[in-house]
Amino acid sequence: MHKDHHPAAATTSAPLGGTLPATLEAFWMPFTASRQFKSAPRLLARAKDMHYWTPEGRQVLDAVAGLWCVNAGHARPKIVAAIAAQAAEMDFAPPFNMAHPKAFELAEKLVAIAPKGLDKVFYTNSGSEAVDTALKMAVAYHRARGEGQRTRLIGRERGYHGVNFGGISVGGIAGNRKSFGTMVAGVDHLRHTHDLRKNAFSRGVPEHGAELADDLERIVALHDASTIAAVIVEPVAGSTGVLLPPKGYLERLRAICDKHGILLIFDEVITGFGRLGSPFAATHFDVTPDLMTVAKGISNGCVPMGAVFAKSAIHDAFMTGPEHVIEFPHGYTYSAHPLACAAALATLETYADEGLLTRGAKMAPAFEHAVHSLRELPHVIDIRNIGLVGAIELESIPGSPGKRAFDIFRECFERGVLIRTTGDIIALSPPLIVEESHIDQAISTIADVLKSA
Ligand code: PXG
Repeated sequence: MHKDHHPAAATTSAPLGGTLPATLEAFWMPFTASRQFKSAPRLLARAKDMHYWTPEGRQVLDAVAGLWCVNAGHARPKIVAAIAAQAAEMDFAPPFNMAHPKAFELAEKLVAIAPKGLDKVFYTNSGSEAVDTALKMAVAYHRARGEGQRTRLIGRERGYHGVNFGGISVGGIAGNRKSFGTMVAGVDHLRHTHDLRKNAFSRGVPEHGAELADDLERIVALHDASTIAAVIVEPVAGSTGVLLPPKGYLERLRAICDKHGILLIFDEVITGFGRLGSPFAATHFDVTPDLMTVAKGISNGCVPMGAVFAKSAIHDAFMTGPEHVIEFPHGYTYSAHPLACAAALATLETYADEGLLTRGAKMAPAFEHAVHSLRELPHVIDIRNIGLVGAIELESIPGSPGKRAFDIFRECFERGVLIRTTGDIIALSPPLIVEESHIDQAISTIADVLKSA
């Protein structure tokens, strides 16, 4: 299977994907050291299956699925055709008090693969919007049931929930928060679960740290459960360097939320759609949240899309007032955008055709073996993995955090492999069509760069 994704097939064609821009001035770039970038730009012009090509025609192996999103690989025929056909058939339909058939069809298909009990889908256009939507849902849900004093939101240190005000408020990354004032009021944070002293070089979920979930009891004791609306966590934290939940941690968090009537939100923007070798982290860990945010892999990254899955009981709590009144005053011009729905339907079909939502489980042993082979290399202080996610944590250069990994990122790109770094952690999350030969190429390139660094 997946013969067509073999690198040998991909190298046979390397057409140019466009001309170089005349100037780089006007584009204010997201999350980029832009002056540094513009002094030595890295451009991508074309993509197919496991690879990108630069404008000069140089092939680059995509070891991060774009940005954790192109789970089925690039330019997959069904998805390309669906987007093109939809653009010609109907480009846009207003989403408020109107709808189009694919929005309903997609929601049914999403619910069919979702963790049991998450039966309602609300569309957004990104993970950040999905997060802020879920937080608003949680607060409004309690109000609708007559518990309007439950407004507090609990996030976690080192959590990443996008960049909107709700998301950075519950998020736990100082660099993303410090510039933006007081953010949303009434937020508190659990401790993070990353403990290299006890868990370094764990394969899969670490043994130690389930008791860190009890930190929620500390927060409940401080604020009283009656003031808390929801807890939001990434089941596996992605952006801050692939932090896995200690064995038993998520179960414990679920139990404490249940005990106190607090909603549990899983942010599955990265873990959703097969990344861990199961359709969702909730299915993988067999812990079901009350609300679940997704984006990225929902549409294979081809058209922006996000969504919030909700339990019926949450949805139904809104459906009590007069029937002519809007129950949830929230939504976006592009909620359920026809192109996004068409892309997502074709994406789900591609996932199903090729068994991609569980393929990660089959590839995980080889991936684990390969990633952990870097253990003895210079500066490596931890390696961790789950499904088709891996992280290599490096010792920072004193006084220059992040520099070691970023230099490795740049050198890997020069040598034809796209990786992702955060701080001094290298993250790998290849498209789920990855073959062992791609894994070998990515790992041997990283090994060579580490040795020469
Ligand atoms: N939640 C989680 C868990 C995410 O990982 C978002 C929300 C926000 O999604 P949008 O679509 O608004 O970007 C994300 C996004 C990285 C990286 O390198 C990860 C993300 C975005 C950019 C970089 O780890 N995840």
